[in-house]
Amino acid sequence: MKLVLTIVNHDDSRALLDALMKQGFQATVISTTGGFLREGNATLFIGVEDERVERVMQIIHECCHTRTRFISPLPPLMEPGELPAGTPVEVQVGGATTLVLDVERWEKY
Ligand code: 2BA
Repeated sequence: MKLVLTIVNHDDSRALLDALMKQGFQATVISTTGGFLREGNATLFIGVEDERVERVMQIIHECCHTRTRFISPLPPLMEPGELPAGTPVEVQVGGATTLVLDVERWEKY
């Protein structure tokens, strides 16, 4: 058994959940926040038999798309009244960031 933990864009999470449910997988979704952009994303926990992990990875791939975001870094020190002059920096945000973990014990009752 494996636990697939995937962090995805909120906008992709609905389609991803729908596709997983349609294929007979079970998932739990929680609202999370990216440490770098401090924006909301979604994290899915998917418990799955070893032989079905690749199918889950495929579905994640099909449903989650890369996006470009621009962020304006603030200068380290600013005087009162000064406007931030940081040049916007382009950042690519997943796709999906996925971790596959071994499950030591699986119990349901
Ligand atoms: P964030 O931490 O908000 O990161 C959003 C995007 O910003 C990242 O996209 C990456 O392109 C960029 N980024 C992150 N840290 C950076 C840094 N120190 N310098 C420059 N650019 C940086 P993704 O890599 O696709 O990650 C999307 C979200 O997935 C992340 O949101 C975070 O919530 C999660 N994530 C990514 N890698 C992770 C990891 N190793 N462990 C836990 N969560 C992770």
